Amino acid sequence: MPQPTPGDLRDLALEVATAAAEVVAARAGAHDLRVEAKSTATDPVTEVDREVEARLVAALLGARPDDGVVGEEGADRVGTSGVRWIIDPIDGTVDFVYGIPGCNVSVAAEVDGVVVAGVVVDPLHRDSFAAARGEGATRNGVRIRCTGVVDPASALIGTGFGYDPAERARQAAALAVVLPRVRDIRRIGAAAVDLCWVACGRLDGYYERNLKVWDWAAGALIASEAGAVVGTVDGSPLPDGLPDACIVAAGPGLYDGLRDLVAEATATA
Ligand code: LIP
Repeated sequence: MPQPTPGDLRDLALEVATAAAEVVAARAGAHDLRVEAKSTATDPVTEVDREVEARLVAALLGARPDDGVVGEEGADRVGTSGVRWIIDPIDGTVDFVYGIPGCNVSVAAEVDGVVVAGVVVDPLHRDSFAAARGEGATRNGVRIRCTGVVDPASALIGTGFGYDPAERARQAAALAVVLPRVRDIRRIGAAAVDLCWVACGRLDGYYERNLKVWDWAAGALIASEAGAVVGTVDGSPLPDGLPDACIVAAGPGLYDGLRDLVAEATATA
């Protein structure tokens, strides 16, 4: 079977994520959601997170039975095709529980360890972001580009905070250093959408520590295909749940300045 193109994988991801996002939109903020706690009392998972993950896995493997899958809610299958799907059924679950726009379905395809396709569907904002490696990025089918801001002092920056109170205290200390030296901060509550907003110019930059691969895989490709630079404060590879690793994403003119500011802020925190 010929290897699928990045475009083929993007189009399949868009089809299955769009269908799954309808379930997310229909249940967002519902009063009868069954909310359980995961890593801490404030780290939620609902029956809808699990239902949507099962739907995504069934649809992806239905179309491509030999692929691998890894998902936030436990999906973990080794494939034989060289393609692995990285899925977050509901990124921004706190936003989902409260019915706040930004909760999204994030699906990425990796071929031989390299992410080549990514889709983020944010139904409450009516946004579908998509990218294939080497083919650029789109929002609702229209090409997008990151901003050209250079100076951190005039940059609008997104960030986020974990579920562990001790980690939140460290993130708050870092924010106290960053905030006076940027235009302003936005906290959307979903890493995949933060990265997509850098891609479409709604943010000039973004940084966050302690993310898992399913939080950033699709959004990082979308941001880089929109011209942004995506990396880590210490230059190490993008993290897969490595503690203290911090993702940074920004336009090429801003990236170094933001990375250095975040490095200084997180070093002392
Ligand atoms: C969320 C991330 C967000 C972060 C939250 C949480 P989840 O992922 O998208 O950026 O600040 O703490 O990790 O848990 O909703 O999939």
